[in-house]
Amino acid sequence: MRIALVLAAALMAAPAFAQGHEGHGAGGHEGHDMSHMDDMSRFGAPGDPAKASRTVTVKATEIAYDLKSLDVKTGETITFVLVNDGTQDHELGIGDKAFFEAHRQMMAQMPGMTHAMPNMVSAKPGETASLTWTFTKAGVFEFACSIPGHYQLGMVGSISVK
Ligand SMILES: [Cu+2]
Repeated sequence: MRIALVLAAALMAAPAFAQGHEGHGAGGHEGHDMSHMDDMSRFGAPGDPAKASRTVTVKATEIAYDLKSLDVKTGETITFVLVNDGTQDHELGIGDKAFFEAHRQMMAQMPGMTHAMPNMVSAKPGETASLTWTFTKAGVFEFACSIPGHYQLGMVGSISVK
């Protein structure tokens, strides 16, 4: 995490990074500060699998998830099971637009970089991986794949927490 933050900070200083335009519409975020990478409390917290109220299975193929949206109650803990039915690696992360934008920028600069983040799992073809998350705050969030290009090709869904 420490290394990731340093990398994110370095990338944010690079001219190429400043050309991103996607984040300036929704959410009123000004620029790209690295709190996007760090402050996950905006969209929840790692959850205890023993307290999960349900399991949501998400199948990944090239290049899509079989789930487009999910409704969640505030405070609910969900275990996500990523099933990789595809032929490429895929990921499942929980976040918001700002988080995924910042993460995409980092991944685009650092292809193949391994990252252990508490809100994200990856699965190789034929494998599964699980992630338990507690949705502590109401709002509209996203689940997405952070393999470069996959988000843009539609590997993203919405999570509505009420
Ligand atoms: Cu993917």
